[in-house]
Amino acid sequence: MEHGLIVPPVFSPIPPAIHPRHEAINERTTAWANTFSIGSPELREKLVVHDIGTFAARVLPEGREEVVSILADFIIWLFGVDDGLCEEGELGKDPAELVGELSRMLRVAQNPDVPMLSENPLAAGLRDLRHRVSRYATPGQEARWVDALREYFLSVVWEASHRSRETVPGLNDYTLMRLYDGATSVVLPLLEMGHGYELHPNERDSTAVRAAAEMAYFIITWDNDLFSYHKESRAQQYYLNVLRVLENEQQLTPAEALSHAVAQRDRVMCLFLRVRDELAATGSPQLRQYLENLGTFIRGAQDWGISSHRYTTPDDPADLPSTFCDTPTDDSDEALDIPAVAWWWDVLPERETFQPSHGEFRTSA
Ligand code: 3E9
Ligand code: MG
Ligand code: MG
Ligand code: MG
Ligand code: MG
Repeated sequence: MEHGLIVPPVFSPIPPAIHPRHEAINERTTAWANTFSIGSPELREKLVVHDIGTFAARVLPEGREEVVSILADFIIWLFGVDDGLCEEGELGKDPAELVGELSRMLRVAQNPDVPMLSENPLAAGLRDLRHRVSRYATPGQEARWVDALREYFLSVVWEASHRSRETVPGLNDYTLMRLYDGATSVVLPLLEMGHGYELHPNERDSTAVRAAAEMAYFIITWDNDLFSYHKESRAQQYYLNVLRVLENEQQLTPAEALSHAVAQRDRVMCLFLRVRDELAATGSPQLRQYLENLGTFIRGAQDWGISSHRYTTPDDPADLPSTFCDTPTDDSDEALDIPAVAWWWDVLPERETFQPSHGEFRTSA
């Protein structure tokens, strides 16, 4: 595939932050992956130098250290599934087999005592994660975590069906799949656990709060698609990425697809900021903490994404930015032309603008 795409500094109005214990957390995650034999020896050798513990330390910069460690170990586990089972493994080309394996895995997450997948290292790692999650989660948060794993698993099965036929979905389907296959929603229960609170379900599941969370998923995965394009397009295997989707659907060159995708994530970032600020002004202290950590999740993925060897690939360096910028390339408050998510632009009450020439208020979207 095309090489040499230069990714520009992207719009990031969220300040960087990192947990002071990031080095210890990162080292413990390497030890954890070795203890549980996460991934094949070749995959594990790569994963343990990707600074995944540092990523978790950026997502929860002021979180409880034990929970940051759970998050770090969980992310390396997720890469064991996403890289090991799905993108590089045989099951990833066989959705019918993959759905069974992931359903068994889900049973282990729900009830770590079931005598299933007894010889499976990923299942053993998941059992350990589940026991540790239980220590810091309420039963409701445990259930959310399992439900989020299910939506991640469902989306990677969808992805596997495209991989098995080497097809590329259209933008709307890709967006819907990508909201979940980036494993972003599975991180959210840990944001709450990291600060020892439980968001009231009526607040967490309100339309505007759900939309804000989905916007974070979108920004994180679009950014990942920009930063991982080099790694993904040069590997000799099937890959799905928004740049590839746009190239395919709209007959764009990689450079055109890049500026298109940047504009999309900039517009969603502008909306995220507005919705976040509006919700924070009227929400509970718990909601304010949650919104704060949606922001640190976005920013943490960016800081990690431009610096981790996973994406910079030092043996064949990617042209990634070393900084971010303060202004969006597109600040339009029009909804994106993607039906699955266009409703995000309707969650804020209509803004009133004063029209001096008419001497009266007019509402605008
Ligand atoms: C991401 O997509 C795959 C996830 C399973 C990675 C685990 C990451 C998280 C739980 C946090 C979200 C962070 C992101 C999306 C960076 P993809 O494109 O397969 O990731 P890759 O690293 O291979 O580009
Ligand atoms: Mg993937
Ligand atoms: Mg991947
Ligand atoms: Mg508990
Ligand atoms: Mg990627």
